[in-house]
Amino acid sequence: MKCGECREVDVGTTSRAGNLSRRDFIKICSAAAVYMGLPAAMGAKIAQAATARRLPVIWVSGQECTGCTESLLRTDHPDFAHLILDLISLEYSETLNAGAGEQAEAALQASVKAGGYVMVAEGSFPLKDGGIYCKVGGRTIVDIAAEVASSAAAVIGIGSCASWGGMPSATAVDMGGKSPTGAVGIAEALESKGVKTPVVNIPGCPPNGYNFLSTVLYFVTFGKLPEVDDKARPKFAYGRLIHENCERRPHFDAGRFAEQFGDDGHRQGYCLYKLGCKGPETFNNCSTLTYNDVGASAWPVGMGAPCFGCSEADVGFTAPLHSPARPIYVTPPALFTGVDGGPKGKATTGGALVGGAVIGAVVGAGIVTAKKTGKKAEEES
Ligand code: FSX
Ligand code: SF4
Ligand code: F3S
Repeated sequence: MKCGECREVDVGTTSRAGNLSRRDFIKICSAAAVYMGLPAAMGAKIAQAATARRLPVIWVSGQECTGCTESLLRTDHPDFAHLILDLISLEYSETLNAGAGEQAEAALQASVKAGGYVMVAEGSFPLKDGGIYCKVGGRTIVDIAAEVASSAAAVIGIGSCASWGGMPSATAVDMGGKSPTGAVGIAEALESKGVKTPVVNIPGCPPNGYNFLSTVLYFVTFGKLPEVDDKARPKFAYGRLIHENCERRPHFDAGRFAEQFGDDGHRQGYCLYKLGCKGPETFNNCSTLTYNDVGASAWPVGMGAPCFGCSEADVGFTAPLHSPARPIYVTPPALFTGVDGGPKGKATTGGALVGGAVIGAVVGAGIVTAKKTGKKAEEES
């Protein structure tokens, strides 16, 4: 935990976390700018804003597995791991607090009183039976979240649980098809308490750390949340279906499907649609951003597992695992590289569809460029 005096940061030659040079910090911010669809030149502005004043953050945890925090802490890209230590002043986090008990709760109250912070909500929030299924320090987490959020500049819901209820909101057959605790996302929980602080959601179970960090950087730089869709998700990350940029898409278009796990098609990397892949109804950037910077295949479909729609409400934890996806729309890829022995494709259908696919390809390319920019920067330094 940090006290108030730690909020001001010296923009010197090294960042506050100690091991990250200012030059590297700007490179990371430039990569994030590209990733968010901003000019790379914005990187310097983002870095300046982020280092001028660390953003105070109060992290409120509800019903969760803590995978969201854990995955952020264990990101394999060291610069981004440093970035989260550099970027924010973590005032309170049940997972990371050094103190405990009354000491921690007193720190929380002091931070709320100081104001000027962003609340991060992790996990779901139970509304059933007055919220008794999740309490901290004798108070329901819903009451705590409402109090903290009412003085926050903005709320970031990290993970599917905080976005729409996630796994704890899964319905139970022996409970009449209802969530046992009435688990909902942070926006619905705050609405139930009449709190109107703006909320942005970063769904995923867990979400990609880059989506969270880029949202934080955007807020720090511009003082507002990024443009969101009708589910309060940043459009830069959740604007396209996974299916639109999937590496197995050429197989889908060519009608080549894995029929069973381990069959020839599965071994050859064919499309996983028949195994229940929910990529055609899940909005996320897993297929272009991938995970942990360990290679292009580090995401569910890349490793041969159908996407189960972990980030999409009414798909993950709701639709049966191996039931066929309900495609929302199908846009042909504008251009795609042929897979071994397969055709090289080019979209020939209507202009609107092609336009959509081209935009998707550009967004995907932007993300890849951002990652490569960061990688190249590492190699050069
Ligand atoms: Fe939920 Fe996060 Fe899934 Fe777990 O805390 S989004 S269960 S990865 O960890 O809230
Ligand atoms: Fe990829 Fe799944 Fe779409 Fe097949 S159905 S192309 S595996 S996202
Ligand atoms: Fe989740 Fe599907 Fe991405 S399962 S991690 S949304 S590929």
